[in-house]
Amino acid sequence: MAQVLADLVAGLAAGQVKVVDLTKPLSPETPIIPLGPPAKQPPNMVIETNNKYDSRGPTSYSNTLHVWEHTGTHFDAPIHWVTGKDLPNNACDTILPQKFIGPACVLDMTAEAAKNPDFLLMPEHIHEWERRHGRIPAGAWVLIRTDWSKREGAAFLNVDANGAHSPGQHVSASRFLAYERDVIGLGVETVGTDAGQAHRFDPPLPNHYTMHGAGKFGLASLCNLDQLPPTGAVVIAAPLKIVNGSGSPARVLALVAN
Ligand code: 23J
Ligand code: MN
Repeated sequence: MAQVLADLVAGLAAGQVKVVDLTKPLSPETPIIPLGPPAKQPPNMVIETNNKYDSRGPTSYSNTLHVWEHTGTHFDAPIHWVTGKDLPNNACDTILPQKFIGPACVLDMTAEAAKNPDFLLMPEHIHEWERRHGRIPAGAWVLIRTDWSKREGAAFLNVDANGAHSPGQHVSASRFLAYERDVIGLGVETVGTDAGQAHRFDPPLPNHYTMHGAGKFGLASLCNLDQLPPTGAVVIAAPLKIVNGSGSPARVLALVAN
């Protein structure tokens, strides 16, 4: 059984297994989701240089990070939402580590999101994907490709007088994935795992409400989903082990067979 790991290492060395980085750069320029009242708007990330080969420490360089847990490419734990607050193993430090690695099902909603920035994933889109690629297995990451990560500047948050306009999931799709498919979580290319207009939905932020209430995870601000096959990739997404943490910036990787 040690053979599977030997095969993996050999595959990586030979280029038969490719590592795709699903992570965006993390910096003070990283956009923060506009929360709107009554929620307190979180600050941009601050990178404070502690010392840089100078009088503060001549032989080394290091920074102090000031960062909101939900900044940039990040992991949402069930404790993030009120519906998941009393679940067991619901925080960054208590989630079982085996849950940080799982197979990916990639749903390509690029055309739909290009036509309509307020596009919502419906159960019908999932059924159509399953007719072509097979049933989404329990424990899978479902990644929604929209190419939203290719938007630059203000077009990423896409805010107008009515708020943000970016794609997400209808509550029925979130319920289907959580309860009919028992996925490990849902990942997206947008700033958060709900649609830009989802504060107006019933319940508000229905994907957060549903997924985290069911003990499922979220991944936001992913990129390079266009480099993944519909099935067969393996996602590695581990948050920092923040005690009682609601989420964390993460380096999210995918392994893809060449
Ligand atoms: C905090 C409060 C509300 C929301 C969020 C964070 C996110 O979308 C997130 O990044 O999890 S809606
Ligand atoms: Mn989050």
